[in-house]
Amino acid sequence: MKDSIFVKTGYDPETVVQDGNRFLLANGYLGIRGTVEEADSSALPAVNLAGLYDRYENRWREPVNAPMGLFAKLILNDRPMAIGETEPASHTLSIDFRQGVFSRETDFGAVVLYSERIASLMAPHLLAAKLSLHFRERGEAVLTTGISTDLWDLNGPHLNDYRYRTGETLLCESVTGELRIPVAVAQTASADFPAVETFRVTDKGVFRDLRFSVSEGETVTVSIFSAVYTGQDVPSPAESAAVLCNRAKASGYSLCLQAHTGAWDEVWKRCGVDLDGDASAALALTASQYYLNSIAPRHAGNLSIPARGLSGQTYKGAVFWDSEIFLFPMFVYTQPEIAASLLRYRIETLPGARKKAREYGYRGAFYAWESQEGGAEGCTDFNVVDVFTHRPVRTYFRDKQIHISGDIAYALWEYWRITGDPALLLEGGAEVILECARFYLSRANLHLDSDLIDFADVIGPDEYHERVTNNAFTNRIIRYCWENALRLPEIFSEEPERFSKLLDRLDYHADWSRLKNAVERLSNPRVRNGVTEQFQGYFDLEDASLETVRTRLCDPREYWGGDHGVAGSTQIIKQADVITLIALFPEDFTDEAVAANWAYYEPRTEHGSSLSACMYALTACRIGRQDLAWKHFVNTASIDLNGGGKQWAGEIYIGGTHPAANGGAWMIAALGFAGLSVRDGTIVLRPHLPKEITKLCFPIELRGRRFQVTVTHETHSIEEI
Ligand code: IFM
Repeated sequence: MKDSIFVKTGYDPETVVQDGNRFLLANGYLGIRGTVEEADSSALPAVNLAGLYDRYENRWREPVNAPMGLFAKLILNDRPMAIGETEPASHTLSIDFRQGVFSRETDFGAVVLYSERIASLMAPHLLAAKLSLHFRERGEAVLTTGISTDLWDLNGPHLNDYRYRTGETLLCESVTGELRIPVAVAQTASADFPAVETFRVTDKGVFRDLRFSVSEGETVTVSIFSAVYTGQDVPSPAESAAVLCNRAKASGYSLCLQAHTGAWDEVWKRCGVDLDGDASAALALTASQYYLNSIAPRHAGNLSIPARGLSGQTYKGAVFWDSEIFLFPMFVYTQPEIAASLLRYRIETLPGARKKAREYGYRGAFYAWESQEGGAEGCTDFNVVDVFTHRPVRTYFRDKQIHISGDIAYALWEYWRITGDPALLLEGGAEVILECARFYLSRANLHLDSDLIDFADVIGPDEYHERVTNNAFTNRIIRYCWENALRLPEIFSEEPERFSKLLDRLDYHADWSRLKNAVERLSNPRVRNGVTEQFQGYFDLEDASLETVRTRLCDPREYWGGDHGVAGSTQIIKQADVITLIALFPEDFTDEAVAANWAYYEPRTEHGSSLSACMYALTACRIGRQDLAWKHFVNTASIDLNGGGKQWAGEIYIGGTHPAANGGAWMIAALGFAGLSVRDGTIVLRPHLPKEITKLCFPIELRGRRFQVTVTHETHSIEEI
C-alpha cells in the first residue's frame, strides 16, 4: 500500500456535500461525515448510526444521525474563524486511508487552524480529535467546543426531549421519536493552555467556551473526545458515553490514535491490495477498500451494511442485495467473520421475510428489498418522486424484485462453498434457503398446458423495465435456490435426523417433493445469436441508442424507468442484468457466449447504478478483454474519490458512498485481474492483468490459512503466509 493519502485544496461550497462522503470516517458502528468542525446543518454534517432507525411523522423511516460531539468553533478578537463565514487564505482537507485519519488545515490569516480526527476502530463508540491553533495575531480568543444538535436529516427530525448536562463532561441525552430509544452523546476536552471555562446550553446543543489571551506566534492545542451510545447498545447510554469519554481523555489523543491506527494496520494486513503500475488507480483502489472496510460491522456478529454505508440517510440506511452480491465476496475471501455477519443478519431477519411473503399472499421467505432492523421493509410503493408533477411515482421494487431472496440463498451457499464451513447453513442458513425456495414455489406460475413454470410480473437487476416475465437473472437465481435446497442433505450428512427434524418443524415434506419437479419445469431464456434475452419480449423493444434515449429526457433529474420513463419501451437498461447473471454463473456460458452478450448489452447499458460497471469488468476479464475491463475498473474504484455516481433519482437524493462499487473494485482486482476462484476447496488463479498494471499483490484467507497472491505479466503465485 504505497500511496494512501488524498488531499483536496481550496474551499468550494459546491463540493461540500461530496466532500462529506469523500472524507468520511467510519468504524462500522458510526460514520462521521467529512465536514469541518464548525459546520452547521447546511453543510450536512452527520454522525450516522448503524442499525438505529426512526420514522418522523409519515415520512420514510431512516437511520438516526446522532448529535455531533466534535463541534468546535473559534472566535478571535470578535471575528469568527469559520468556513462559510470568513474567507480563508487557504483550506486543505485530507484523509489518510491507511490510518483512517481525517485532517484539515485552514489559514484564516490571523490564525491557522489544524485539526485531525478519528472514528476509533478500536473503540467504535469513540470519536476523538486534536485541534492546533497557530495565532498570527494577538488578542482575545474564544474556542467553543461541544455537542451540536444542529443536525442534518433527510426525513427528520428524529431526536426529541433533549436533556443536557454541563461540567467537565458534557452530556446530551435524547430519545428517538418513534420507538423512544435513548441516544446519548458525551463530550470532554483537554487544553494545553490556561483558559477560563464556561458552559452554555442553547437551542443548538451544549457547549463549553474556553476564553484565553493569545500572543502573536503562539500555538495552542486542545484534544476533544466524544462518545455515542444508544439504548440498543447498553442499558444506560449516558453513563457509558461519559465513562468512555473520560477514559479516552485520561489516555490522551495520541494513545487513542495509536490504538486506532494499530487496528487499521490489522485490517490492511488481511485485505490490502497492492497495485503497481498506475498510481492514481492504486490510490482509488485503496480509497475504495477503505470506504468498505470502514463500514464493516466488526463490533457485531449479526449486522449487514446499508447501500450507502454510514455516509448518511440515503436509501433509508437500508440493506439491499448489494450486501450479498457485491460486498460479500471481498469479505468472504479476506475476513470471513464479516461475511458471516452479513449473512447472520439475514438469518436473524427471517421472521421479517416470512411476514413480507405472507403480506403478499405467499409462503416462505420474501426478503425486504430495502431491509431495516428486524428485516422490516423500508421500500415504499412510491419510491421515486416525479420531477415534473412532484408527485410520488408508483414503483415496483418492493413487490416485484423477487430475486432478493435468491441472492441471499446464493451467498449462503457461496459461504459454504468457499470457506468449507457448514456452520452458517447448520445454524439457520439451511432454513433460510428452504424458506426462500418455498417462497418461489408459491410465487411460480405453472402453465397447465405446457407444464412450464414462468416467473411473471418481476423486476430484474435492470430496474428500468418493470413487471416483466422470465427475467433470465431472476429465473437462474431461483433455479439455484431450488437446486441448493435439494442439496442441503449433503450439508447435514453427519446428522441426517437433524435435517428431517428441520423439515418436520417447517412442515416442509410436501414442498420438498415439489422442488425437484419445479427445477425441471422452470423456463429458460431465449438465446439469439448467442445473446441471452434479458426477459421475455426484450428483443422486441425499440432498439434505440443510449444517446437517442438520453436526448428524449426533458429534465436531467428525470427518472428513466417505469411506465413513463424514457428507457422502459426501449432496450436501454439501467445496469448489468444478463451480465450479472454471467458473473454469478460463469459455468453456464462459453467464452463465445460471454463475448456475444458483452458486445450486445454494454452499449445498451446506461450504467445508471454503481453496481453495473464492476460486472462488465469482471466478465470482460473472463474473455481476456482486460482492455475493456480497465475503464470499468477505474470508474468503479474511483467513484467515491471522484464524488461520482448519480445524486438524484427523480427528486430523491441518492448520494453518499457506494459500498457495492467498493466491493466491486476488489472483485475486479482479485476475481477478474488475478482470476481468483476456489474450486473444490482449492485456490485457482487465471490472471488477466491489464497492461496498465505491472504487479498485483493481495492477501486472502481460506479455511483458516492465509495466503499472499502475486500476479505479474510473467508469473503468478499463491504463497502461504
Ligand atoms: O441495489 C441497488 C439497485 O440494484 C439499483 N439501485 C440502487 C440500489 C442500492 O444500491
